[in-house]
Amino acid sequence: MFTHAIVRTPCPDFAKGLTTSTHLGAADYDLMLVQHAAYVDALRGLGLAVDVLPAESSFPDAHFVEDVAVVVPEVAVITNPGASERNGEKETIVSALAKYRTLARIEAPGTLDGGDVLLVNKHFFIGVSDRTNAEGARQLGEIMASHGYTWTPVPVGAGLHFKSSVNWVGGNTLLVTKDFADRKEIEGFDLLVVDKDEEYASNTLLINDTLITPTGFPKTRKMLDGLGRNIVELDMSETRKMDGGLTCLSLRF
Ligand code: CIR
Repeated sequence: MFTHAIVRTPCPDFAKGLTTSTHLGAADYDLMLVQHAAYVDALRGLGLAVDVLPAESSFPDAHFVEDVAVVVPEVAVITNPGASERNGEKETIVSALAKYRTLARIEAPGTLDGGDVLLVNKHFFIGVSDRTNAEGARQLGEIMASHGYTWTPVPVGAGLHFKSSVNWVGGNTLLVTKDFADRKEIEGFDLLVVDKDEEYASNTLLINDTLITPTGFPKTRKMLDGLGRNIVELDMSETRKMDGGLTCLSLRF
């Protein structure tokens, strides 16, 4: 059960963050703040205590707090983010997490973004991507193995992070894009495969028994309805313009 979350208020320059989604238009700060507040409300509505960290004006992507740490009951691992523009963000989360957990770190030459890390029960899938290298994956895997977790590296050939394409929606079910549907690493799971024109919705967030999914993806919503869980929809338009999704905006623990 998650009882806590950490988020960070987006900074006024958030639209200067890294993005490949320029075709979606310029991101709007006022609307981003409204959508971010709705995200925080949704987490609190599900009973989580949410720490809202102040905006970090030197790092326009710093509200994507998921990328700078991986948190389990036993430890919080501060990552070594793979994009040079974002690497300094790792120091901005240390004091917020030190209140709750013993800290460990991913060290260079290892790089790792939390967006590449998917935990399903006690097993970690660790995407090896443009941001996370094999050494970063190995370091995280070994830290987690020392706490009784297992792990598998997964090459991320498509999308920014592994969780841009694959997410756990409870039980034995993963929500995946077509690119990942026949990956041997996820054999044995029941797969819900999102339509090509709804790939963004594969980044759906499981909080205890509730799924938070982005608004505007009716075919994915219908598949999720079949799982019989509580579902909350949130408008993620401004986060999406900056290549982010629902999981990126928080650390849950
Ligand atoms: C970046 O490119 O790093 C940010 N603009 C988006 C990060 C999204 N984070 C995530 O998927 N975990």
